[in-house]
Formats: sequence, C-alpha cells, structure tokens
Amino acid sequence: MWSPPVVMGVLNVTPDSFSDGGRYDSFDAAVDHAMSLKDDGASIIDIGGESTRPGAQRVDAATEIERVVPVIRTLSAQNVPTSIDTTRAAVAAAALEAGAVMVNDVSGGLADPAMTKVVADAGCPYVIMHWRGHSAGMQSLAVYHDVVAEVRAELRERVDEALAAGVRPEQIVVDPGLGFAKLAEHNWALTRNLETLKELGFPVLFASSRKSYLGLLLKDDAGNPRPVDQREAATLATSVLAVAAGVWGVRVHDVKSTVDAIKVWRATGSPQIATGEPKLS
Ligand code: PMM
Repeated sequence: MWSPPVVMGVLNVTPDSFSDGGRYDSFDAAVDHAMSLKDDGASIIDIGGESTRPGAQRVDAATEIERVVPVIRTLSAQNVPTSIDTTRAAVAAAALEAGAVMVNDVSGGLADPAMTKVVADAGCPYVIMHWRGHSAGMQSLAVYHDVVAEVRAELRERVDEALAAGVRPEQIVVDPGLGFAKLAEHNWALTRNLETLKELGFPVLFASSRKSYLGLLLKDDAGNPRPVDQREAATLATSVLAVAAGVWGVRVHDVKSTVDAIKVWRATGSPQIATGEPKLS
C-alpha cells in the first residue's frame, strides 16, 4: 500500500482553501472525509490548517494547531497515516506529537528556521517544496530566466540546509511546487522536465490537483477559466504523466480516480516505477 507511487489525499481543515476550503472545517466533516479518502486508496492523508492559495492571508500558529491536531489525533488512533501540511515548526511538532508520520513543508524550511530541527529530531519523511514567499505576494516572485534550472538549484539549497541541520537524506522528498510563485508556463516546463528534478537524487512529489493553470488550459471561448470542481480529468492526466515519468507520489483531492488511473498505467507494464526512500512503511 505504501510503495510508490504514493497517493496523498488532500484534506484542508480551513475555511478558505481554493478547492476544498470550507467543506471540511468542522471536526466531524474532516474526519469523515479523511476516512473516505483512506477507503478510496490514499496511502496518506495530508492535513493542512492554513490556506496557501495565491493571495491567502495567514492565520496564527495556535489557530492552525487547533484545526489540525484533533483530526490528526483521531485518525492516528484509527491507524490512518497522516502528514502535516505546514510551514511552521511549532505546528509540525504538535502534529507529530499527535501522531502525524510525515511533514509537508511548502516552504522547504524557508519560512521557519526551526523546522529542520523538528524534522531531524523526528526522523520522519520531509517534503521540501520549491517556494519563494508566502501566498499573499508570491505571484510577483514568478520571474525566471530558466525555471527548471532555478527551481532545481533552489531546491538543492533547501535540501543542503536540511541536511546541515541533521535531516537524513532518506527522509527527503522534493516537490516542484506547482503554482507557488509560478505561472502556467512555468508549471508546464517543470512537468515536462521532472527528470531534471529527479536528478537531485530524491523522490519527487507532484501536486497539480485542481490548480489554476489547469483551469486556464481548459478556459472557455470567452476566456473564463474552467471552475475548480471541473478540473478532475486534467488533474488525472497530469498525475498519470508524472507517475509515468517516475515520481514517488502524487498529492490529489480525488483519490479514487487517481488510484484507478494508476492501475491503468500499471497494467501497461511500464518499467518506470519510482524507487528509493522514504518508503513510508
Ligand atoms: N499545494 C498546496 C498545498 N500543499 N504541498 C505540496 N507538497 N505541494 C503542493 O503543490 C501543495 C502543497 C495547495 O493546494 P491545496 O489548497 O489544494 O491544498
């Protein structure tokens, strides 16, 4: 169940995330949804208590902890593996204490210098995503000469800093951070060049699910982007392409269709199965 490709189910316990914001911000709704993601075949449930959509305002750490910890604790008691989606060391520490088994830091340690120590001490898998700044102003940072080379180099810096803080190489997963300080053209270039990111030597996580560049691709004749709830086929297409390119995992909202699509890909007997740590088992 844990072997690559890992399917990470998204659960945002927030009132304002771009896709599922406001749907699972009560404890019961969040736990129910996590259980259904698990039944659909998710390897792990990625739980966030702060929206990272472009332009989002921040909440404080106490609010984030209040939102995620009871859900993580309940799921852990039922043996449902969870990861904590946060940029804050205090939130990561509280989530790990409540039973989370992985830290997903969209800032790759940039937002909070204390994060790498928490992860090093926990010894858990650590997702280092490419990031240039908090959501409120991040799209003004989407300026690149060569996006693939720059994302790779900036991820390398984050990885080196994590290693210097005592994180072990086998804990690390890297993620290109689609949509974070990136325009559509940057996301497509990164998708086309996953091989270059794999050359960093770490498993790659790919997270395109329902993102706005897919809405732009599928815009109608009047130029209106495809609404968030109608981007599932495009999400599946990109996720399967990424799996076929050898990523370690995909982070998605619709786990069931992703698991089905990966079964289709597997049936082709493709040799491109990602290998390596972390094994999450
Ligand atoms: N995107 C979002 C949130 N967390 N984590 C990783 N590792 N990679 C991502 O691309 C990523 C993330 C934003 O999407 P959401 O609001 O649907 O969770």
